[in-house]
Amino acid sequence: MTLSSLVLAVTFLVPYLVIDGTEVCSGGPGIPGTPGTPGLPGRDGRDGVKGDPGPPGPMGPPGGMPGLPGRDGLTGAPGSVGERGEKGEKGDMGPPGLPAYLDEELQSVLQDFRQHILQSMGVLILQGTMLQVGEKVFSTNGQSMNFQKINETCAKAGGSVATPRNAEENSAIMSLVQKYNAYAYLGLSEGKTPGKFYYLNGSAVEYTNWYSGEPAGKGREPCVEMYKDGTWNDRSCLQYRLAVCEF
Ligand code: MAN
Ligand code: CA
Repeated sequence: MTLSSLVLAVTFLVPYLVIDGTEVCSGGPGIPGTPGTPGLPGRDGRDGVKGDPGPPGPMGPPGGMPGLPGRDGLTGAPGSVGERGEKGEKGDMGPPGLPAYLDEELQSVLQDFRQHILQSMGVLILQGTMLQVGEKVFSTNGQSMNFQKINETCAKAGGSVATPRNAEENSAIMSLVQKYNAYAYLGLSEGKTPGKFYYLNGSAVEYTNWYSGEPAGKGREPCVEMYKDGTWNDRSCLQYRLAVCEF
């Protein structure tokens, strides 16, 4: 290559810079330098939102103070039924109803009752185990027993020991004594005074039908028996006598 061609080539390919009046030959861009050292830490950020509570801590050492009492437990099962209370006051009057005589259903029920009662009474009267005297009815089971047993037997049946209050009632009891061929005890008892007799409710006798000379037990015969003729004799209460009750 000639000098002229080299000048030419440099003229066109290589620019030149003028720094401080001196011609300097400038090159291509250099390789980037190594990164600088990290800058200073930035300022603190703003506070974050409050976090969740942490897990419970471990149990403390023994010997600490007892804790506060716990909450009440669940409600227990109901107790047993209490005793019956006292009877309450009488309630108000109910609504007005039909008069009984206009109540056809009630009248029919009453007719049925009446029919059945009359049928049953008819059977007992026919059998001779029941005798009607006025409002009173006498009846026997045909058995003989001591006075106390008769008393209990009559009470159990809802009645009491037969007690004649007049001649008609006395005759009715007498007919049972004759039919069963057994003396009967009557509902009478001697009081503290010998020879003085009382009804079982405590009131003094009003009607009597003593056998001649009776009562003669002088306090040793506190019960009264009826003979077959209907007369009375004071007698020990421990004999076996016909059980006749009244209702
Ligand atoms: C006789 C009479 C009665 C008496 C009885 C007792 O019948 O004296 O008065 O009650 O004996 O067994
Ligand atoms: Ca006697």
